[in-house]
Amino acid sequence: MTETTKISKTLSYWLRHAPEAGGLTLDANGWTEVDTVLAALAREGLPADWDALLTVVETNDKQRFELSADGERIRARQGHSVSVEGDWTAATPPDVLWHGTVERFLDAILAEGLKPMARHHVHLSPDQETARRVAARRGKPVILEVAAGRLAAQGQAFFVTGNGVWLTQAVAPGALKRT
Ligand code: HQG
Repeated sequence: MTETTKISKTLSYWLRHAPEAGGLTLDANGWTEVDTVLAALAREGLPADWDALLTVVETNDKQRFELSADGERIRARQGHSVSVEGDWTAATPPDVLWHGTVERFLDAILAEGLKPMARHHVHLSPDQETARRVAARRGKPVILEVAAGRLAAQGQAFFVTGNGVWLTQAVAPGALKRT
């Protein structure tokens, strides 16, 4: 594993799930000071300077992290299990979004709908290719079509993150169709 990948995985863990493990505190929107993060990485045996951190942020395959405009703070864009308010943008989704999962979850999903599980939201993809990639982390992809436009028209809130992931609280079984 490269140093950049190690730093990225460590940051994912701290900034989404366990800030206390790095001695960090996150504000209500998930931000924390870059200087504190660099000191924590050094303690972890992963010394990095500001440029190395910028490389991690910019080269991350899924744009998981974000630096503030002044470069002084960093946060994860989404995927938190710790409580952050997040300032994802509420938006009207396209008629159809996609969710990639695997066969072993399908019975439960078709019975009770999509649930956020360990995260704060259900994550939905704007296209089938992305959904397939998400699912392939767990096995042979099964792609579900989500009637997002209809749910939104019924008043359900949707949010879009800076890297194009759609978030919503849950998806009822009636809004899912196996492709
Ligand atoms: C499934 C990664 C049983 C759901 C990815 C999924 C994505 C249910 C798993 C992002 C269920 C949760 C999100 C139910 C949902 N019963 N299983 N009722 N409802 N599930 O990782 O969507 O690398 O929390 O199908 O690339 O797989 O973290 O969600 O298989 O963008 O940046 O429960 O995480 O990005 O798994 O992935 P996850 P996900 P990062």
